[in-house]
Amino acid sequence: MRRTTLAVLALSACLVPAAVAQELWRQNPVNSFGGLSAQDARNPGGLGWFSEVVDNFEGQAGSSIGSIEFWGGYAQDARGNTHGFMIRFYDGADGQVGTLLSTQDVFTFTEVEYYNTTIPPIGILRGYHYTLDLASPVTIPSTGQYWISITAILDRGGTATEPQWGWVASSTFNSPGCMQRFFSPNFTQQSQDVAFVLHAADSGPSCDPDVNQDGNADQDDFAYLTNVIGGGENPTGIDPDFNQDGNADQDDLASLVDVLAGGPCP
Ligand SMILES: [Ca+2]
Ligand SMILES: [Ca+2]
Ligand SMILES: [Ca+2]
Repeated sequence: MRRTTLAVLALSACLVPAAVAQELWRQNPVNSFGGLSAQDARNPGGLGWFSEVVDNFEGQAGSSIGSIEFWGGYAQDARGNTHGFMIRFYDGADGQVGTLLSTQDVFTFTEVEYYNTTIPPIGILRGYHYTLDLASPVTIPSTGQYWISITAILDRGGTATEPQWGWVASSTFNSPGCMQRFFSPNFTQQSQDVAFVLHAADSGPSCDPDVNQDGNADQDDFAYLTNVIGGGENPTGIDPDFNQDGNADQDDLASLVDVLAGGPCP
């Protein structure tokens, strides 16, 4: 037990976040019904991949992106029939769009209205919040700048009557601005960013090391669980069997220490 206690004390200078659904990057949206066009029209006789938008983020070596959120819309009152999204990651040395690291087409996604506004000649214009899981998580090879590209797979041109899809702007700005190519192979720098969230890939079961429920995962939680396992009060009502092996004992304290130190949940 002595070694365990020392390990926890060593943590006191750096509070670690709870080991649950880790968010790797966030750029929140403005309230809008559309944005920069990013669309691949694969219908026969259609326009093809005529527009793309990329925006940068700071990637951490070894982190793995498993799911994303983003915001967009159609700038008309009827929802478009989007088939899916092409999600790409590029490396980003020198502020330029570099080598393609990953491209995947994802056809399972959620599209939920988060905003609308009425513009009388057009109708009700709606913005949508999207979520999707990547088919294969993307691992960041080294710490540095990367670009994410999100393109709606949506018919356009030929006999299609579908609208354009646009990626909603971000309410924050992380330099450099996003870039767009539109009927051109060349990206053009924009003076805004676009809205997206990167989530880490699931790394096994989840758990909440904040057993005393004070918002921090730290040595106070170790003290709390120690007391509960010793027969003390349990005002937060947590299950003291932290490692879920059927017994509440010192193995649970060891398991909690591992998680507080950034290890995986038991
Ligand atoms: Ca940016
Ligand atoms: Ca706590
Ligand atoms: Ca246990």
